[in-house]
Amino acid sequence: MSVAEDLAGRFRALWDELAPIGRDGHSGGYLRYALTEPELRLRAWFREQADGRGMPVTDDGNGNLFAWWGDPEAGDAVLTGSHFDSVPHGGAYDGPLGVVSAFLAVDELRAAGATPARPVVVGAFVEEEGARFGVPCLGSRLLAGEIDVDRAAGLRDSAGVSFAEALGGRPAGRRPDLLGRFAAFVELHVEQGRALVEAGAPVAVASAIWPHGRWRFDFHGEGNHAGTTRMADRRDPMLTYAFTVLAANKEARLRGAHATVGRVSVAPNATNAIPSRVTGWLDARAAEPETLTGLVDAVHAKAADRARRDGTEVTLTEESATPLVAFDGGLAGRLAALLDAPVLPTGAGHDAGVLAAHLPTAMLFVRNPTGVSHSPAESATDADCAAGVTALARVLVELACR
Ligand code: HGY
Ligand code: MN
Ligand code: MN
Ligand code: MN
Repeated sequence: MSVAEDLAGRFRALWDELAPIGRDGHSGGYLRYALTEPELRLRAWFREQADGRGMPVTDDGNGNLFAWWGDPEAGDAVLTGSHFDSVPHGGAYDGPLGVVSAFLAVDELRAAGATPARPVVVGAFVEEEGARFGVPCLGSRLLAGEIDVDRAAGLRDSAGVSFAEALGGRPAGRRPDLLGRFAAFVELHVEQGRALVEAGAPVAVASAIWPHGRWRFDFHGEGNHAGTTRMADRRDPMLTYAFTVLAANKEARLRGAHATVGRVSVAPNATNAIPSRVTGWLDARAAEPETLTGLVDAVHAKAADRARRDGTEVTLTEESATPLVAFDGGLAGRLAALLDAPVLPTGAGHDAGVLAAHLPTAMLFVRNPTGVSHSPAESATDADCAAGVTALARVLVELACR
């Protein structure tokens, strides 16, 4: 058995421990919402893995976990890791691949007899997807002080449970004492696209994350009986909503941007009742900030214009926004040369995108044959995942052992 096959086998063994946790039997997708039972089981798995490696685990008071190879009080540490939580019926790899690969990379360094000059830390960030509490990268934003702690504490899930209640207390918020102990962060992540398939390479280094954000559109009209209300007398917010979805799609295509309305809520949500309210969430992303702003403004203007025609009202609320993230160019170039890997931008947000504003940060992408993500169809081969671990181990040697 080759070294690569042995590593792929060790990856598969760990991977099979996680695979059943939070998997939906019908869709095959994952329901691993932050701090719910499946994700708590993954966090317990994290602690077992750390314990098994003699790595003390600390929690930053925001729900983020850190396993330390080295002195948890020391500075200049190299952090690697990702998140466990998923979107509804998400794929297996988005998040967990970065955590599993981090532990295996530590194993690779130890097997090679490496003795890091500074701590190597494996991290797992809470609520990266924002699928439970609505704000993506909630844990890393709290750690970095990028979100108001009271707002974060009060965010509620669909059952009305607040983040503070789920966490078991008010989040600690900004932790400069901890963040200041990290010299660099490297997040390994499954690619959410097919650039590596087209490049014929197993691993890439990230250059940038597109600016992106989430906006909530609330459409208000007049609820009424579906059977007795003439069409001419209606003030139907579903009509304005539908038009806005079409406008978002058209305006994004015109700009080479990405616009998605993947979530909607209707009141009273009855087949035989004209809605009184329709809420739709717009996820918009573009390569340049001004394109993104132009897209959202255009969609808002079209929605307001249509609302006037429909006799409805529309309000727009920005729920989260992430500026363009240009990863540390020197670090990205150094890692791309080290790994002989291509350098790629991405439209996907990551905790690395938040921390990049606070410390030298890099991302590694692992090839995804389908290119599909946020879906059960997300995939990666064991061989490519092993290549990702080997790449991450080489990066950790470069950053922590020199
Ligand atoms: O939505 C994103 O881009 C990330 O997967 N949270
Ligand atoms: Mn994701
Ligand atoms: Mn992710
Ligand atoms: Mn009736």
